[in-house]
Amino acid sequence: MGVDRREKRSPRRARTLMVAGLGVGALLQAGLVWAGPLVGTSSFKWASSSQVRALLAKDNGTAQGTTVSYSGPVARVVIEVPQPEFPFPKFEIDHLRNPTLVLPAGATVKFTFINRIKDFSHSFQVTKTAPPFPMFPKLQPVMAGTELSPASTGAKVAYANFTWHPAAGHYYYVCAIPGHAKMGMFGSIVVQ
Ligand SMILES: [Cu+2]
Repeated sequence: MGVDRREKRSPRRARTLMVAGLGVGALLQAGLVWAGPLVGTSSFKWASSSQVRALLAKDNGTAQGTTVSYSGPVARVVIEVPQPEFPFPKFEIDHLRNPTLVLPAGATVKFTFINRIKDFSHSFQVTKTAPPFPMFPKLQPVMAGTELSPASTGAKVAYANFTWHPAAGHYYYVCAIPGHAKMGMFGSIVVQ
């Protein structure tokens, strides 16, 4: 209920951003219909900017080059969609843009996904489907990630937590919003 109210608060700005970005509230809707139901959606919470800083500090990876590596039984991976998102939206983890994540097989992976963008949604899906991604990617997610995040609004930032117990393999994390993965909003995950 609260989310619905917030999303309705500045429809004109939301529309402007959609048109400026991909051109396409309608495309967005069409893409979600086309892609079919994804594997479940996490429930979103709201954080103040100081709470967001505390969430970001929980990441226990080590960034080096274009890779963030995790070790130990619990990997805490904190992903944000930072501002500005133009010209291309992106994920950021440990201050790296769309890094490759290296995770130990058998670990418990605790993801936190933070969407800092006002009036625009993103998503975080984990899939074995490899790039290149089309405008409307069919991802077949291997875990419950997020579908549409609520857009952040005012001083409050939307975030969600979800957990993964990965088997060894090569995966990708991808934004399922039409056009975003095509523009590069994805990264690799190596579980070994
Ligand atoms: Cu996106």
